[in-house]
Amino acid sequence: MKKYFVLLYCCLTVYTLHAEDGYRLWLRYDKIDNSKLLQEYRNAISSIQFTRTSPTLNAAKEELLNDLQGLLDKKIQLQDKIDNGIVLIGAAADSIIHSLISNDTFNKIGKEGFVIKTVKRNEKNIIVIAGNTDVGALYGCFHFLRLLQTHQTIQHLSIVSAPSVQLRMLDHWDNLNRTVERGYAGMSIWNWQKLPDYIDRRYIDYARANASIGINAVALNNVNANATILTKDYLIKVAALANVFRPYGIKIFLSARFSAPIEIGGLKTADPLDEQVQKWWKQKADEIYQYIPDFGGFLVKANSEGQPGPQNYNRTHADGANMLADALAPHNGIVIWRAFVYSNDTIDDRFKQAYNEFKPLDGKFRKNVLIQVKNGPIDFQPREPFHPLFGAMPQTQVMTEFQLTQEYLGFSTHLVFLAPLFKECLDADTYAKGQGSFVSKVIDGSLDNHSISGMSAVSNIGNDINWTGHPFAQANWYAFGRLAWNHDLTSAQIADEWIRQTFINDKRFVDTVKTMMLASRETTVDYMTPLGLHHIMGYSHHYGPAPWYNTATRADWNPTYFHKADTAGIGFDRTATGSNALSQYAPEVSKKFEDINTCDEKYLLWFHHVPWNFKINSGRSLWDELCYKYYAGVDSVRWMQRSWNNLQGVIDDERFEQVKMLLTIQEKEAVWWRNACVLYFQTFSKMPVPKGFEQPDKSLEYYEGLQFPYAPGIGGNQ
Ligand code: GCV
Repeated sequence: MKKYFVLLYCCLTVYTLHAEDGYRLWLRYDKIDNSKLLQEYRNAISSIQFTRTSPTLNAAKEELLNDLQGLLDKKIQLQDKIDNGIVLIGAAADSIIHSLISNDTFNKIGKEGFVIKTVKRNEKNIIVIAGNTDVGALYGCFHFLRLLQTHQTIQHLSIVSAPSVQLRMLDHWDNLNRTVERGYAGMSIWNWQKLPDYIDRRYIDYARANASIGINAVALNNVNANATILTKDYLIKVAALANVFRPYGIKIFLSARFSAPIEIGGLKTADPLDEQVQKWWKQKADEIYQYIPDFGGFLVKANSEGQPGPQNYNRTHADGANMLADALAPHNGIVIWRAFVYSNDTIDDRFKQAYNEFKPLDGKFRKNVLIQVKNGPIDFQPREPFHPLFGAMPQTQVMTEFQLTQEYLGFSTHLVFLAPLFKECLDADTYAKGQGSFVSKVIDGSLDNHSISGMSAVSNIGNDINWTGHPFAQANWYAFGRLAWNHDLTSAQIADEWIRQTFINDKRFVDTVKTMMLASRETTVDYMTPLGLHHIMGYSHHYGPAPWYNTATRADWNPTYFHKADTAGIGFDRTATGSNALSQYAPEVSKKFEDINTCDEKYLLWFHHVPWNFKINSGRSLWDELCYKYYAGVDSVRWMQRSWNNLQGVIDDERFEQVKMLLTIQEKEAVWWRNACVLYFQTFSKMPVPKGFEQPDKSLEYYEGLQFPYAPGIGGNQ
C-alpha cells in the first residue's frame, strides 16, 4: 500500500513538473535539449553580475537566475568580480558598463533600448547586457533569454536594439465585475475584490510576459468605462497593481468616463469648457498621482456607441481631449483619445465618419494627446483597408489600435495568427508625403516628427489557465509586443520565435506550425469574408455568420448595410459614384482601388458593387470566385487539421489534444460560415454552387434560425 502511495506521489510530482497547461506562455526556460548548444551556453555563461540593485535590476536578477538555471540545468551563481563567463548587467551610468560600451552605442538606443555585447576584459570573455536605463537592461535580459530559448548562437554577440514606438500598450476591456467585453478567455485577471491586499501571482507573471516583449503600458479597464474606477477605493487598488508593474517598466492607464464629474463628482455637467469641470479633473489627476506617481494617463472613448463626450455639450473632441490633457500635463501624463466614432444621427457611410470628425481637428490637440485609430475604418474585421486617418493628421500624433481578442475572427476557438494582419496595416503606404509614407512611419512619429508615438492593442487575456483561451492566441499577444518593439520584423520571424519558445525547436514542428500560422489569417478571411466582404457576422454577440440580418436599430449595425447584395451584384460602392469614401485617401491610394477592373481583389467588395457575372483575374465569375474562396477556406482548415495531426507525439499530449479539439471546432464553424454565406448570397446571384464542391447539407432557414443568447464576450460597462 505504502509503495502504491509513493508511486502515486512520484507520478503526481512528475505530472505537476511537466503540466503543460499553457500558463508559462513563451517564458518556459526548460533545459536546452540540444547537447552541443547546451555545452556552448554552459561554457559561455558561468555566473551573472549586476552593477547595482534597483527594483528593476532585482526583477532582472530573479529572472536570469531562475531561467538560466532552467535552460542550462546548472546552478547559476551571482558574482561580484569580473571573471570568464560572466554576464554583466547594468546601465550606461555605471562606470564598469561605461568602460565597456561606447557612448556611440548608448546614443543609438534611447531610453528603453539595450545592447548585448561580447567583450574582453583582462583576457576574460564577458557578455554585457546594458541599457541607458535599468528597464533597458531588463529588456536586454529578456532578449538574451530569447536567444537561448530559440537556440541562437551567443558567440560574438553584438546586438543593439531600440523600440520602434514609445508607447507599447495593451488595452483591457475589463469591467469592474470581472466580465470582459469581447473577452473569450475567462474573466478579468484583475481581482478587484481582493486588491489591494492580495497580490495574485498572475499579476507578476503578466508583468514578466509583457516586459519580455517590451510592452510598457496597460489600460486596465474597459473603454466603455465605469467612473467608479476613479474613486479613491479603486485608485488604491490600482496603485497596488502599479507597484507590481513598476519594476517591469509598465505604466498604468485608466479608461476615463467623460461624465465622471457628474457621476462621482456631484457636478451638474461634464462640459469641458466649464471651469468647475476643469477643476474637478485637475483635482482628480492630482489625486491619482498621489497614489500612482508614474500614472500614464487616460484612455477615452467619447461620443461613440452611446458613451458620453464633449459633443453632449456641443463641444469638439479637441475640447474634450485638451481639458483632460491640461489636467494631466503637470504630471507628464497623456491622453489617448479614440477616433472610433460614428454618429447616431449621421447617415453618411460609417467608413467615412471618423475621418470627417477628426481631420478638421488636426493641429487642435495638445501635445500630450494621442489619437488612437483602429487599423481599419470599420471595426477590426478579418480584412480592412488601412484607416484613412493615417497620414491625414500630420499635426497630430496618431497611434494604431489593433485587436488581439478575436471578436470578429473566431473568438478563442479559431487558430488565427494576426501578425500578417498587423503588418498589412503597418506596411500600407498612405502616400501622405509621397511614396514610402507607410502607416508604420506615421505612427512611429518619423513621418511628421512627433515627440510621442504609440501602438496599442485590445487584450485577449483572461483568467483561463493558459491566459488566452486558445494556446495559439498567445502568439497574437506575443506578436503585438514584438511588432511594437520592432515593426520591421516579419510575421515569419515572429512566428518562428514564438513557436520555438512556446513549444520546441524541432525543425519539422517549427516548419509545419509556422506554415499553418502564416496561412491562418488568409484562411479565415476566405471562410468568413472573402474578396472584401465585411461586417456580416451575428448581431451584437458577433458569433458566426448572419449576412441576412437587417433589423438592428441602426442601419450600420446591419450586415445588409455592408454587403449590399442584390440581384445585380454585391459589395459597397465607395467610389465617386457611391459614398466616395475613397476620396479620403491620398490620390495614389484611391487610384489603386477606384477602378473595378484593377482594384486589388482582396478589397474588391469594400469599394465596389460588383455584378455577379463580373470576370475577375482568375477568369472565374465573381459568384464562382466567391464560392471558390469560401470552399478554399474550409479546405485550408482541414489542411491545418491534417498538418497538426501529423505532429502527434512531437510535443506534449495536453496542448496537442487541446489544439486538435479546437481545430475540430474551427472546421465546423468554417463550414457553418461557408454554407450560411453561400446559401444566403445565392438567393441573389441565383447561380449554382460550382460543380465538384460539396453541397451545403443544411438549409438557409436552418442557419438563419440559429440563436446564441449566451455567446461570450458581451460585457456591458459594469
Ligand atoms: C468596447 C466594437 C465592439 C464593442 C467595443 C467597440 C469599441 O463595436 O463590438 O464591444 O466597445 O468596438 O471599440 O469601442
